[in-house]
Amino acid sequence: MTSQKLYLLDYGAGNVRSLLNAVEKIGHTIEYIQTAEDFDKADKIIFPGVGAFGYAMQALRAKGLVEPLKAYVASGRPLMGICVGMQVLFEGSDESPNEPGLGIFEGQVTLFDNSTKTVPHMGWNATQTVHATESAAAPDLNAESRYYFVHSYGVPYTGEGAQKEFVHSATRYGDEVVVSSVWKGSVFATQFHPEKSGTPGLAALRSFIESDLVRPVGPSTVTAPSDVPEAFTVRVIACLDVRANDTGDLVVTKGDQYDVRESAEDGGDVRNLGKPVDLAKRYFDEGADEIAFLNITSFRNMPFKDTPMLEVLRQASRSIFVPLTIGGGVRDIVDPDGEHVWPAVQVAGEYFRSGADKVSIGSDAVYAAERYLQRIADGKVPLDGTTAIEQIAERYGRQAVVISVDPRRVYVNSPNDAPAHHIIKTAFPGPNGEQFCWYQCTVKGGREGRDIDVRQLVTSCEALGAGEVLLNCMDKDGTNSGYDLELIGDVKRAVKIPVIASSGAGKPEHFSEVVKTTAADAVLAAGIFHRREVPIADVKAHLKAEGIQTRNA
Ligand code: 1PR
Repeated sequence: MTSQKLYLLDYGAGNVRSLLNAVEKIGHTIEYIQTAEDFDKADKIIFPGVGAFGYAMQALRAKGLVEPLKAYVASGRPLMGICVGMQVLFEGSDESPNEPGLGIFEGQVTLFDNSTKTVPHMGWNATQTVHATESAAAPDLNAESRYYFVHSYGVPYTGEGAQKEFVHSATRYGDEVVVSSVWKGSVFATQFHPEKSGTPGLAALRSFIESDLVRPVGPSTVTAPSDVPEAFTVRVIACLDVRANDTGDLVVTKGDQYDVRESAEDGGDVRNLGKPVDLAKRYFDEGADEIAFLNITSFRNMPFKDTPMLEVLRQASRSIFVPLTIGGGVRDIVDPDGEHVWPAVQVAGEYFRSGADKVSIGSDAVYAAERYLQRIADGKVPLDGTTAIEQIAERYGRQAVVISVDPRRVYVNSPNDAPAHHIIKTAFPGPNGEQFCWYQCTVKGGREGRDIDVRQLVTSCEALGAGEVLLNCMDKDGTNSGYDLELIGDVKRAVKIPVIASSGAGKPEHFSEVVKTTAADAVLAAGIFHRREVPIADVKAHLKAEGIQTRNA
């Protein structure tokens, strides 16, 4: 197949680099559409969407692209929408009630019900073709494969009325079934992210690029929503703590309860477990569902633009087609010249443009939660829009904002010993036989404890707009002794957003134990993967044997 030129509708959406990389990986090229005139030359457009429905529509309108886009579709030329790029094809969304959509498809985008499940719907799920239309060329979606979804709003799948003419596939998430792809005429759009869905995702993208997908007009029989099976999986995440070692090389390191240096007898240098991009690529090849890079020491002596993590992301995203999270140093930054100031939302923006799908915020989330709780105590409006969490969520969507929590146990004899904090009775008493504990949040990589407990932190950050919790545990980190089930269960009960269990995994049984005991949405490990003690495939095989759905890479 000769290389084709695709046109990407660029209205400032978050991570378009991944799409660019995915198209290039398939062997084609991309040119951007930025003005109304650019539509004239386009003969195949990809319309990505990241962030909020309202932001996407406002951006399209501000650039004068709404009418040209509608005219393009009316002309019968091919368009592929992705995620919010699919949602805005509908009439409107509850996310942004005052922003009408493009109205190309009949229907309204609505919020998932979080009283019965975690929201956002974040992770790998199936997409089942639901209509029986015969066509020579069809979108390449495989019912056995899993695709990466991340959204809080969706189009409820009814299989009735006008939907019969444009619904292509549907996906069950708990008690709800949503439209996961639409196809009518030459318009094909997916709720999931093909560019982040590994090999099956690239195949879906390829089918749009290399075939003439035109759905025949006419009635078709469709599957009933009740016949769309549950296929949502638990994510297995590999985490890479990155920093410069004493000779200045960027390495993946691994702490033992956050101490990343070898013992004095072994030289005391920073543990070196490999190169960040190489190791991440290995994990992608081995089936990791997601990869997190945590920059554990901020690179303070260089302008932010030169931070090596941007280059790590650029390189990693060229060959890794699963979601990438970047953490460490996501906050307002002042360059060493003292003049150039980077608000956190711009820092995040640079990471997204370099290939990240999510940013994770550690220390700054703790300070934001403290201010949030103080405003409540002072009788002020709790949300004032000033925090990094609020601003990044507003601009890029809450699913792009992870908070990384570094708690440690503080043992007490009785709940009265720390009345301001959420105390649990623990099955693992403290060094002096203490029966109770609370989890103190820390900043600066665990070096400073703050007077805020983990429950206060996660509920405050959820209210501020965080979309996910990466829950580490300083006491368990690097111990291989299993996750802190008491901590994770407690946090899971406190929030509706997804919780990633982290710290302490030592064998496959630990992964199934944490999922079954706490209902964690994702399981993360570092040391056992870096040291090749347990392959990702073994973790997945074990989860599967225990009746927990996982994705086959
Ligand atoms: O505060 O926004 O700049 O973010 C700093 C980030 O760096 C935070 O996400 C914080 O968790 C992380 N971090 C800082 N210092 C360390 C350290 O280890 N000295 N790493 C550190 C935290 C925990 C996980 C680890 C799991 C699983 N490491 O990264 O991957 O505990 O490990 P295991 O499976 O081997 O037990 P900011």
